[in-house]
Amino acid sequence: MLRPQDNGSRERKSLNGLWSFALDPDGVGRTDRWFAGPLPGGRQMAVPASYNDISTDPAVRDHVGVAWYQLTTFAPRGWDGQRIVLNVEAATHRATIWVDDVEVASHEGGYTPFEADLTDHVTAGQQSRITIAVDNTLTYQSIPPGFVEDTPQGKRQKYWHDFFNYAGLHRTVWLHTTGREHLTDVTVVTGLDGATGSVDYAVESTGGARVAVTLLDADGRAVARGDGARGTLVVPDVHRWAPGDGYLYDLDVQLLDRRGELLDRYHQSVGIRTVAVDGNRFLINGEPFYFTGFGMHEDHAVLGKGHNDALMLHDFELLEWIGANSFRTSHYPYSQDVLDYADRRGIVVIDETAAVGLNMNVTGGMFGVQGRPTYSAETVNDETREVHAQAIRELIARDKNHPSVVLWSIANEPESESEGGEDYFRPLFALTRELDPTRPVGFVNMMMAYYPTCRVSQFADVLMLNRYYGWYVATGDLAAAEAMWEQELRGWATENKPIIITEYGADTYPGLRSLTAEPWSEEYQTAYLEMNHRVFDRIDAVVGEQVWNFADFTTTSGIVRVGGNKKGVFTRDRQPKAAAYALRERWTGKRP
Ligand code: GCB
Repeated sequence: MLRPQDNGSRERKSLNGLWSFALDPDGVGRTDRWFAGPLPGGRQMAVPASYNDISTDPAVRDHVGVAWYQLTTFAPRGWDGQRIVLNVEAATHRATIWVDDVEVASHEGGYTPFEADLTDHVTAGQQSRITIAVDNTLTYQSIPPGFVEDTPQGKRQKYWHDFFNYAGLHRTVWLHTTGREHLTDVTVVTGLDGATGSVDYAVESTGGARVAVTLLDADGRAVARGDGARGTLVVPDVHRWAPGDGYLYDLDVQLLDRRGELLDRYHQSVGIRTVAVDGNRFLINGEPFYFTGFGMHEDHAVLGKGHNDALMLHDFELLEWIGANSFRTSHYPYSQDVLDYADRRGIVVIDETAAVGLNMNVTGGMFGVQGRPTYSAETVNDETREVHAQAIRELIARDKNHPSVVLWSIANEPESESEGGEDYFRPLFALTRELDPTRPVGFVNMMMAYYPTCRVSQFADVLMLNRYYGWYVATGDLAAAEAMWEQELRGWATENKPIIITEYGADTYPGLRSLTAEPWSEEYQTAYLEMNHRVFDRIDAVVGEQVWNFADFTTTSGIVRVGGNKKGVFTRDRQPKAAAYALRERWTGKRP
């Protein structure tokens, strides 16, 4: 699937704005054919946004089940004769679409795009009613998993991940055109040989029309041309894509009929770079790379997980200010706008699926759920794994061409110390490698699968560790934490793989100060990070540090969360805590 774009041959129209909206707590909308006419209740909802925090009504915030969105719109008159497609960038966690009375598509998974060919269902210049039923329910067979508890007070959604189950249409909904005969996919793989770059390209299309490609540099000059659906373009004197230098070429792909008339066209941006793992080094363009940055969240006041360009730009400004060269899309695929922008800014991305919370032993008051076996016929099973496999397929299909993406993370903190975990993950690693042999693959290991008990890290090219010595373990005792942490890390270092610390952090209530650095204070967060850095700096195999978290974020309610998770280095409204200045000094050398 190609992301909608405007070019000489394609047009797109955003359907963002206010839609009609109705909650369906009793699940009657489908049988009562809500798609066949105006939605009941006359409520409105903004797209893109999570619906949860828009209203003052707790029934909206805590809704479990289907929510209906509806918009009456026009396919522009000038689109007559073209193929017309509806593209939904994200509907969390699954959705069904109707155009007028006809069901046209449904999709499982809350963070990857899907589309419906509307050519036979809409007429250019005439009005159509688009209805999208979005279901936020998590089950043992969804990614992420969860279950719904029926209580005398109503349905309660339970899950094992530490962020609020925001739902809705989080990203842009597009109506767009392509040629009738059209391009369906473009894949680029780049290489370097000294000063010469290469771009292997593969183009898929309907029908057998001719493909011609031109690679343009950032000034619009053609630097290489190719004929045919596959080939290699050679770029002498290449300008590499590199961390901090998001240089992009533009691959202009044209589909041409026998007379050379344009049938369809697509512009694919290309950053020419290589990624490799060599022993315990992580190499970008053959040079060792050290990750600095954060695990992040798509999380903002009012918008929830809704994408907003202004807020995105501000987050990238803060990343630059603090000297971060990378982030992880914890714990789900982020908006395609974020990845496009990371490409352009030369920010390095660890790209993660939404497989978070496959660890049902984790309880301790965090999620308000009793422990249970993770891998069993009744919980995470073969069907879950197939949904997970599909999430990996969709992530790679969507993000394979981003130079910023250097590493796939196929799960966050699953149960990985058991045989069940080993059996569950073996085929998923094989699948990821088959789908993308060009990037390293890993998953994020949690504390309970401490060295040497993990049975899944054997499959990973890179070790990604989340550790909270000095927070959840040895709370407040940084000296003890430092010794324990170093001992464990030295164990991992014997594996001769690069190690990225993908999470380390301490909850910090902004404004709480303490001379003796007590937990929750700004002083403690700084001292905690400094302790971690001392450990990392002593261990050669550590090739990256990503603090948990970039900013405070909303979670489900629980006794260990005070107005959400407060491990942000920035507050939820993106003001710095004291630790931000300490990190800035470490990562940029700039004194506060
Ligand atoms: C973790 C999880 C992350 C949590 C974090 C915490 O290990 O990966 O989602 O938010 O710990 O703060 O407890």
